[in-house]
Amino acid sequence: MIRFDLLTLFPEMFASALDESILKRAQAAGLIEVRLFDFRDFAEGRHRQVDDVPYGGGDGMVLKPEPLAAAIRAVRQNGPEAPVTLLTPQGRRLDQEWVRELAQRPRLILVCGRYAGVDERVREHYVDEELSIGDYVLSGGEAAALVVLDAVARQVPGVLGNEDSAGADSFPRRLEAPQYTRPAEFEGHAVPEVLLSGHHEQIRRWRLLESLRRTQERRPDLLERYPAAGEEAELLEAKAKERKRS
Ligand code: 6GU
Repeated sequence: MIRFDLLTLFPEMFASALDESILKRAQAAGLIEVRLFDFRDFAEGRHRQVDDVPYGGGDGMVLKPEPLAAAIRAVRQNGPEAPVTLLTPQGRRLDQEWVRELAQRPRLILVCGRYAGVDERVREHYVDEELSIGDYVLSGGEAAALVVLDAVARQVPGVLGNEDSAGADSFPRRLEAPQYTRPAEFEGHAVPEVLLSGHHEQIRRWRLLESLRRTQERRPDLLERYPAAGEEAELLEAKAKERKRS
């Protein structure tokens, strides 16, 4: 069981995502628990102001320190000790290895920043780590928090059921071979014959080769990092010879 505490200005952005499919089932089965906190609830004054203009000028609004700090303190106090993770494009880039590490924790506290940022003093004194989901800009951490939630929940034993236990492994070193389902002919395009043949060994080899091809073409970095060996290397050699002959 992992508990996710999400701090956001827009808790409603999570409602439909949490109420569908895998995340819904995982919560219903008690495998994950998600709590949402609106840090506007921790803001003082009639206007419950949560952001303000940046000192020194500049575009956008900066999240004020007091409501954010009060929200983090309150959430932290209520439950087991856990690091506070700020979602920001300035953070360390998330990858599958980090996802697996996060999935070992009993609790994740995810703070959704807004694009122009949070007051630096909160980052310094209330945040333990910073996470980015990739090199592009989002308007806020909410979409990123959903990515973290989905990726981490998939690693929790029982969440995937018997669907795809491979999801609990590391990021695949090879891209998948193409997949087809019925009909056998679609708008004049046929499914590769070998897949209809019932020859399991041929199908396995075809998939292996297609997967290698695809990886070579789209993600040569994966092949460099994890070079072809054994059967993969043999298949590639056999194909190279075939090309020479023809
Ligand atoms: Cl975590 N937040 C924002 N605002 N933009 C991002 C991001 C996070 N990760 C990538 N881009």
